Amino acid sequence: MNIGITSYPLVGGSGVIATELGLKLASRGHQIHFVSSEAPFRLSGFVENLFYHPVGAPTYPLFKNPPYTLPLAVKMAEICKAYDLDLFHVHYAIPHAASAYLAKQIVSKDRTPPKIITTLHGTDITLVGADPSFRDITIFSINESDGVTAVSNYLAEETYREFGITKPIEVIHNFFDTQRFSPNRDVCLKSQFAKTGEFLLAHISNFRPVKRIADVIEIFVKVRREVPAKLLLVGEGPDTTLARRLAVRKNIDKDILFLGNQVSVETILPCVDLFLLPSQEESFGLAALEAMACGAPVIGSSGSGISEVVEDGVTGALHPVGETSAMAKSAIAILKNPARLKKLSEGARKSVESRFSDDKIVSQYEKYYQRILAGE
Ligand code: GMT
Repeated sequence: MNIGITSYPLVGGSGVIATELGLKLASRGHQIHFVSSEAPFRLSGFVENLFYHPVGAPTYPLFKNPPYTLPLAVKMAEICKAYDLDLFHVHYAIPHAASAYLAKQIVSKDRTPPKIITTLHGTDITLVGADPSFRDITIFSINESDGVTAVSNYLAEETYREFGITKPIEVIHNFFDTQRFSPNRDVCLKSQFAKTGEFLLAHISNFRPVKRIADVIEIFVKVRREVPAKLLLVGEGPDTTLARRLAVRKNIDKDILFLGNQVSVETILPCVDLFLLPSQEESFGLAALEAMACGAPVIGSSGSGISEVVEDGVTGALHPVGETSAMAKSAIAILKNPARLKKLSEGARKSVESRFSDDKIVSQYEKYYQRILAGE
């Protein structure tokens, strides 16, 4: 198949999944054309069957902010025609699904247009899409897509509930590269982060309020009182400063390492003993999946998509949002019991390998593409 892919190129789960999917599809012989403002951050070097087409957003004194949605639509249409694309797969509805709709209209003047598939990732529905400025165009472009997927049952249900969408939404969970993400501790050096005898905890996110960074710090403070440990904070965002201030205020800053954005988290995660993800909500929680793939059990919040990824008691422990004492209690109990930690760590890898392997999920996308192309 000839496939176009658009996503945000920045660090973030939707961009990661779009890039990994493109790479895997290219390795299966499909022709993949990425169309985005910058090359996706996990893409580097020449890859057979894979091409990147940059989108410019020209400035003009009249524009306060250069429009991106329109040049994106024009570039999508150009690439569809130049490479005879069968379908265009856009990740994150806003504004990509609307640009794809426009591109389809442009192409259809000359030839059969490509099918449009939109994958919903979470905040495009639960936070941004629900904003009145985006709501109607989000509903319109989801309904106009030929196929719609969501990364969890939770997100599909939220989309039906919030937007009253009648179009069937196919749930295709996120996945990880089973070779690259592994519990093999040889790829990292724990002594870079923690002293002998100390546990290593970690949190990875974009540090937005939905991630509840204050809860991450609070859990760690409680854990640190009971067991020797260090906390790695990976990522950057609006609440990074809050995290630094809290760490100082709680007098725990010497035990927290801020690593900023990291491209290759698979070289850090195998050293991690426990991963923290106490978010307000997650449509899926890709960071938790990648942590478990590297053998780190997860302490997180129940009630959203994390519950489809983390199996409570088998690959970690889940508690209602904000219950930091219960989360810390679970973390301490696990860390103080080496046999339990080992069992959860092995359980984590086993569970995600059987449910979210790249091979399995990429095949689901391929089959879905075929169904959409066949007009089913
Ligand atoms: O968390 C964000 O705001 C970023 C967003 C993204 O575009 O990466 O994350 C969403 O998509 C990820 C990939 O499907 C999911 O793993 C995250 O759970 C989801 N974030 C939220 O639902 C808050």
